Amino acid sequence: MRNIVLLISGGGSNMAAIVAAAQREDWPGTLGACIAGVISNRADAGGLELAREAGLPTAILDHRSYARREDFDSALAQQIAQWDRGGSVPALVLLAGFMRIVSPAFVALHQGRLLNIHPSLLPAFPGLHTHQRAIDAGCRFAGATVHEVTAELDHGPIWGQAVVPVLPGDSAERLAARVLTQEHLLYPRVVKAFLRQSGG
Ligand code: NHR
Ligand code: GAR
Repeated sequence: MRNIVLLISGGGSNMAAIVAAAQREDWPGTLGACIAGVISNRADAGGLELAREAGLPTAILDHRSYARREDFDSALAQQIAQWDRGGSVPALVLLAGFMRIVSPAFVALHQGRLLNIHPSLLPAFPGLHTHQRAIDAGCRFAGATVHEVTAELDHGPIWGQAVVPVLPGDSAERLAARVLTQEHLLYPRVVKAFLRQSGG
């Protein structure tokens, strides 16, 4: 059985979409993969309640409690390893609305099994505030990207993308909602493809 660990910072709707897909499609039975737990760097993350309602283990690691980014990342890695005991292959780690840049050491430790969903059509608009930037640039299309996480921000190999139109008069909020709907379809689909390709 391959363990999946999700990292969140906020509402956790992408995490919830993956958890729901895993249950609906019986990922343990069909893909040999199960959700091992959800880690948040914020105690007030709404996604923690969603995870608890789904019966998943949760952990809160507040990045502000660690003097250095590397110390926080080490605590993240320890929690992942704790949940990954007995895994047939090393856990797949999914950033899902996770708002802390992880260190090169953390990336190296999880190299090739660390994905993120970014709310833009990378390589356009890495970083933050992607929807307003797309609107300000006059883009006719926007979307989301699932990519492997590397030490370079929002840069790794792309595993999937979803496209939505930018409509006249769009606000960042309206565009974000339109993109988010597609994220909830894209991320589970890409995770399944990743699990199949990496042997489950
Ligand atoms: N870490 C690495 N090494 N590489 C990536 O590609 C990463 C990553 C961690 C998170 C998500 C990314 C996004 O999809 C992500 C990709 C946070 C920031 C950021 O500036 C930027 C991009 C993303 C997530 N974070 C600030 C920081 O100092 C803090 C921002 C905050 O706490 O609100 O980490 O958007
Ligand atoms: C999503 O649009 C996701 O792409 C973005 O946060 C939104 C909320 O996600 N992620 C990032 O900006 C990561 N840096 P959530 O509802 O899954 O928490």
